[in-house]
Amino acid sequence: MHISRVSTILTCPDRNYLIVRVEADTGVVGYGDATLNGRERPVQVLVEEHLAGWLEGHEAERIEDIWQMLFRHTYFRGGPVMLSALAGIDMALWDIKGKAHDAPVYDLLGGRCRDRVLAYLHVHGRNDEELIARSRARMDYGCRVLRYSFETPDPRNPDTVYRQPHQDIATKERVEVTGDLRHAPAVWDSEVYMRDLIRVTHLLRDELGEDVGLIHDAHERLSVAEARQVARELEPYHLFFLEDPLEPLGVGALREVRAASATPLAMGELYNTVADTLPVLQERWIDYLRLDVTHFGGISPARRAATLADAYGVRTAFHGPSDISPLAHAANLHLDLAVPNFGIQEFVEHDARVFSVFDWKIDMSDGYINVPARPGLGVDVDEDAAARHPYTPGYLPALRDAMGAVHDW
Ligand code: KDG
Ligand code: MG
Repeated sequence: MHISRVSTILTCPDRNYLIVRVEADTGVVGYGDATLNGRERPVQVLVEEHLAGWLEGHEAERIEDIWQMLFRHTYFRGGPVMLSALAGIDMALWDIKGKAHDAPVYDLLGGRCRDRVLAYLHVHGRNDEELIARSRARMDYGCRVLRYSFETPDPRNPDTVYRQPHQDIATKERVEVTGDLRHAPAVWDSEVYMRDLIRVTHLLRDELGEDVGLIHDAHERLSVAEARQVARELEPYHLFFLEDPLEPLGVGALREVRAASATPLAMGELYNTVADTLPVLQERWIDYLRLDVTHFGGISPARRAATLADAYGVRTAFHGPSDISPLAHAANLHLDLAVPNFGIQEFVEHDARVFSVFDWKIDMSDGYINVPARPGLGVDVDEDAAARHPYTPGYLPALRDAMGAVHDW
């Protein structure tokens, strides 16, 4: 079975998704996710105008060989654009292999280590009452672990509200991803946010009790001193984990956050290669590795990194926002079933319109996801429906502090 054609589909049923389509000479078609939020077109051009030419004629089942060829022969390697392109190709090849052998991808990865997948959902509140009510609704639905975010009015100026913009990206609750963001207004104050984070966490524990796991994503916004303080002050509330206290390049400083507190730490959604994960694993600075299968080159390298993490006692918590497509979520779930050191799966529901393009239905009960035994990744793509939803250019959010300086969002 040889690769006969590689192409892409860029579609926007609700938000933009870049799908890589690989066709084999036997007629089997595989799909993979290559969506890089805000930079979908550069990935598309890379796949279509460069990588496709390397692939046509290759044996479709030699997935690792193809991955190595594309990663290493391009010589100037790495980066999110290249690794997203590679991910789309890698996932599509696993999908083809599964379909050709009538086997789910998790079976090709060695088979299931577990029967179902513990997942956490997001909960966002514009005020305390809403946050608590929505958390309770999630718990009534069976959720065992919640990732919470909130909005904080500036105590000195109630007209200014500090929001955590990654929440808008994840849920599209209040999205402002288009327009000119170069001169975004000042909307961030870490001190006010930190104070409210401790208050809100206390409130949630008080109202929801000890039986629900709590996760908070600081989204790389804190300084080292702030991260140390937050991790320590959150200790009494026994978080499931605190995510991304620091930006990834400042990784050495995680040592200090680790030393300051027993709050479990998670990191990794901005990593692109196995080598990126080495310091945090070797030094045991994190408890959960949050790779994004779509920005990390796909299932093959994510599997390799999970194996490495296992050797250091670190569990997986693969990134699962709604800005990657159901194909990527399916890839996550196949890995979740197959890796021994699975920890938890982030799961952000897609808008219903997304399922007009991706034929996928999630089966969640009692806080766990049941993965259907469908061949390949188990997600079909309706290409005609995709064509009816053309690409809509958009930007990621921007954040500035009170002095007008750019701040990590
Ligand atoms: O595109 C950016 C999002 O994927 C990111 O902000 C979501 O941090 C995120 C998370 O943990 O889901
Ligand atoms: Mg995150």
